[in-house]
Amino acid sequence: MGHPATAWDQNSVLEVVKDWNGIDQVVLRVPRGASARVSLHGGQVVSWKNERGEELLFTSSKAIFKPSRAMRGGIPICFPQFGNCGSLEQHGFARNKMWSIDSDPPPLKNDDDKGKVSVDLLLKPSEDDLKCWPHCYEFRLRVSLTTNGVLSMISRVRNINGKPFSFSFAYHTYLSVSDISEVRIEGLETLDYLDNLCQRKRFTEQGDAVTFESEVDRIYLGSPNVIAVLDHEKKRTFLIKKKGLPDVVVWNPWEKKSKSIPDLGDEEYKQMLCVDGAVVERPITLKPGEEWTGRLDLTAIPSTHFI
Ligand code: TA6
Repeated sequence: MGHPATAWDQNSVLEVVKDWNGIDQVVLRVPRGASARVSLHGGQVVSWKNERGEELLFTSSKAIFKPSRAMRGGIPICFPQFGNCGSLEQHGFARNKMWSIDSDPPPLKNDDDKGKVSVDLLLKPSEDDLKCWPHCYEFRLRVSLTTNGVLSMISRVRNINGKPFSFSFAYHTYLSVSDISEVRIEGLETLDYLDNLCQRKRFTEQGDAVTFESEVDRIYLGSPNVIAVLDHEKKRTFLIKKKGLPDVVVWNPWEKKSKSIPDLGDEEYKQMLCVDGAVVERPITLKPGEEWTGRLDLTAIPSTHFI
């Protein structure tokens, strides 16, 4: 293996492979069959499969796999800016940068490596990057897969600058669903949200679950740390557990917007749903030496568990 990543037992596999652009991807596999794949381009999880080998993340059939652009699908990292509210490119630059494997990550509090295989990635600004965002930071990302196929992402952003800086953030998670009109999100009811389709005007969720019959682009504020995405047809539930991520972004472009997105098939909105653990409403401000941590754990379970 020869890589500073951790595999708790000899049956877990961690392997570094090249994608067709020659970019390193780290493959994590656990004995029961679940797997995940992380590209060093953008630190983006590009695949997460359950023990039956079924892909749980959506990737567009028209996705562009060219470095400098995040591929449409998987889990791009939005940092240091979510969306287009700021001077930087949409969703910031981290998803378009080359990350490296972190050979000596500082220990992570409350995260033992028992029962999982993990890889640590690192992003630091280049001289060029400092011209567009003049802040010295270290962004460490640990991606882990447990024996039960739970996918965890732990981001640590440290300010190694001389002065404070602020940022917003999201795990832009493209979930693969059977039919968007059969999907519901539980855990966001009664919450306020900012509607990106109405200049971020503030509304309150009236429904007992979020369901889909048209374009949705919302930022739910102050959400609980566990929400559930129920895919009725696939009898599958995605449990999303988060820490340090108060907001949840929910996005489905629906028909009309899909036609305007070049790297998304016209009908593919039916098989995707973005549910992002995020920090948007109140950006994080780090003083010199301070560090922020944002954790997301994704579990895919047969819905029978809930009946
Ligand atoms: O997450 C919601 C959102 O900000 C939408 O407004 C939409 O633009 C989406 O992200 C996709 O952004 P991207 O830059 O990946 O096309």
